[in-house]
Amino acid sequence: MKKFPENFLWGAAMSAPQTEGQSLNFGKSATIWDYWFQTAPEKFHQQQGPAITSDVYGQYLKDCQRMQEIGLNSIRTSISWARLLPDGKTVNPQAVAFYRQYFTAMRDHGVEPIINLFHFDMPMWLMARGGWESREAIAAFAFYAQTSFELFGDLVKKWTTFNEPLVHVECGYLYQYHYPAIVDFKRAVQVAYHNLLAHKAAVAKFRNTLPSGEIGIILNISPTYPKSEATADMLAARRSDLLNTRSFLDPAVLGTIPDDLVALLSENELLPVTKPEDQALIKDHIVDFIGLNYYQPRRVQAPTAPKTPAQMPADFYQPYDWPDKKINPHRGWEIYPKALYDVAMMMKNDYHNMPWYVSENGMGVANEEAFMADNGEIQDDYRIAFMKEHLNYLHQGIREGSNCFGYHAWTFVDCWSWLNGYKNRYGFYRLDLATGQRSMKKSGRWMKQVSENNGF
Ligand code: BGP
Repeated sequence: MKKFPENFLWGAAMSAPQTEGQSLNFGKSATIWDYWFQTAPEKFHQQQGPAITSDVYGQYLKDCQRMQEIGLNSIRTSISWARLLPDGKTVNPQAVAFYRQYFTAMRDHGVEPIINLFHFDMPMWLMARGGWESREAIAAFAFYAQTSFELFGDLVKKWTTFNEPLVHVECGYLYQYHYPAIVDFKRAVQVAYHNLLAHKAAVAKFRNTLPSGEIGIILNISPTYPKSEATADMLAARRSDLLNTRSFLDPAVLGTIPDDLVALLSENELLPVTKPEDQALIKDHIVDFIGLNYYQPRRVQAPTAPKTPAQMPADFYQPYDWPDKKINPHRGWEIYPKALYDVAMMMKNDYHNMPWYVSENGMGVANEEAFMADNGEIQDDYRIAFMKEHLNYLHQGIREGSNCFGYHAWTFVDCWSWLNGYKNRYGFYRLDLATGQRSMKKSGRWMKQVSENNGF
């Protein structure tokens, strides 16, 4: 039996925009997702927009029982900024009542809430003023963070500021998967920089408001592996690592931005506009813990025709198609569990063994009905195998001293996924889209055993 450390968090991750539903009701204002769906529904898989979710708003009480039923002792979800502060200033009392009841119900069922503030859901009123490109967004976010800490700080001890800031930066400003779907590397860097300052400003508010709580940030981690040890491939890997990993991890944990990242941006005329006072903000306000979402590694090689100045990240490094790779055919993502061991060692060796947890890891599968047994249960043995393999490597990392305190699967109940709608399912519970009913999958039963044994 592989045992995990005492009080290990076994849980699942969710987000407000992917699960709540009632996207324009009960006082919530529009986010970029509501707006984008209204204006370009054809972009969304089967035209499934942000209103078609698992309706946690209506089902949260029963859902908290379901969390307990499969042995989860923690859940990460987010608050919807546009629900709590529909115009950015005025608190929506219906949102306060909902979140207080929801977080209380989690606690009543032995589930520790870890609450995140921003999961890709920029309120439309702020987007209309420039979104994260505008410095105004930093103060607006700090106000939202402060309001949340004051309203829910008695129920929530662990907080996070952002989920995967780099994902909404690159999807919104490079690759056109999120609104405003712009392609502009320099603007992307500016947006990332403002996210970093907003994160720091929120941590600063937190220290004054909830000094006994803990705060972190959730980052997507795709460890970079070079094609070869040739200098050009190694340089490409280093650049990928700087842009995709160190850009947020270093300032969050060490209070610094890597010098070679600054040099790289500078050489390519990509440096953001800054103010002198930013330096102190970046240096201070170190997090208490880190959440790392891991799905797939990044394999890179030297770009064939590098451009200077760089117009896109591909001018620094290009994807390399590793011949040995195992793929999840539904999502097209490589499955490489050993990366979790490498990540564990990176946290131990490069980030002075800061406490961290796996804040998302999971396998999205299309048409899961094909795996339904006669009794209606989805036999998702592939998901169990996926999680076991990852947990094996995580366990090895912990045994070698990495300070990992939990594992959260993505996700609890099948949920809505941005442009992919309900194509790929990830949950421990199946969602019947037509009725909203949930039914436990085999992986849910498995998770209960893992959590009860604190290992497997
Ligand atoms: C992460 C996001 C989640 C979730 C997950 C699965 O990047 O934090 O919100 O969506 O990926 O990915 P997808 O839904 O795109 O298959």
